[in-house]
Amino acid sequence: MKFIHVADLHLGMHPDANKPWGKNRDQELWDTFERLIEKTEEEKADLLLIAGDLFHRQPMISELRQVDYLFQKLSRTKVVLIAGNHDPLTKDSAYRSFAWSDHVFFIGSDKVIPVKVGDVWVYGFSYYDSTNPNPVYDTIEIQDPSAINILLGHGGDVNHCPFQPEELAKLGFSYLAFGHIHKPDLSSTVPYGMPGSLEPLDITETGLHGYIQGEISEEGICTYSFQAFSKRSYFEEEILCEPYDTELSIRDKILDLISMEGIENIYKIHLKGHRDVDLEFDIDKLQSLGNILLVDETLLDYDFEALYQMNQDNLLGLFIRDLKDKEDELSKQALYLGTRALLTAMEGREG
Ligand SMILES: [Mn+2]
Repeated sequence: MKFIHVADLHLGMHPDANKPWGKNRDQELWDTFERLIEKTEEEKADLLLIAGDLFHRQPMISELRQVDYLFQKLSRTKVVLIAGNHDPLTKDSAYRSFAWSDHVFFIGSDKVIPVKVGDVWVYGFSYYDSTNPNPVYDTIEIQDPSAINILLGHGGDVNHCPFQPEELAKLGFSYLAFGHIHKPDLSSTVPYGMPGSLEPLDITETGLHGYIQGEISEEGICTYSFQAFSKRSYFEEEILCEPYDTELSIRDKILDLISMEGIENIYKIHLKGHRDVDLEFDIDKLQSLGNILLVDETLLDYDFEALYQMNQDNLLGLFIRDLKDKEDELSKQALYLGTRALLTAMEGREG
């Protein structure tokens, strides 16, 4: 029995909406979902498991119809889904009355129940609220241990159905298909998988994003692996600036970095190190080289010894004397920023 396990698609969210590369980021979440359906069909999976937070907020009926339309493209795959803490079955939720296609199994129960999907039992429940601190998965009893049993769940932190994969493994499921935490987490000791968000949704979600592909043998043994699938990835990187660097050499360092990792990806780049006292970066221009958020953390390359010698009789000299030999980051920052402020003030007075 082959399956594809995905979670946390967060359709309806618009990541990076105010960034130049973010204009169509909401549409890209849908595009990747559609591509996943095509992939599922191509892989001839028996089961597509969607472990919650398909939507970022309450879905509209039109959006559910759109999702069901895509599910109809699956010629042999059955779909099982639950609502997570972002799209719970609130009183007015469109999930409550929606009529899914016959091969789609939405588990809308507020308690964990088994649902027969082909030859397989899938256990699961839907959130009815944005939090649920109860450890609801700990006490499940499998009704038919001779069949293939899968647990489709959502949560894992203290406010969302806390659990330990090693404990859940004792319940006897062939596979524990979870969602909620956006970073992929596949256990190598128990049959547990958290695919993470299908597309990364903000700069904290660096690393690869995708789905879990697996197979369960007739004996109930599960093998599975992570498949990278997202359209874009986030990278948080550092570029070291040397006193001899110029705006053009920094431009080239940025271009080297993003061409190596892929220009379609999104970067937060910290400029570190020291820059020449006359060099001011044109941040907008450098950011426009790609999908880049640039954070200038460089310090000016002052010659503190020479400055001190020239200013022993004034405030700048006293200031440098007090700080120049200190090694902690805060003192160094204070030394650079204070020196710049004092030099600017002194230039103003002379002018
Ligand atoms: Mn969640």
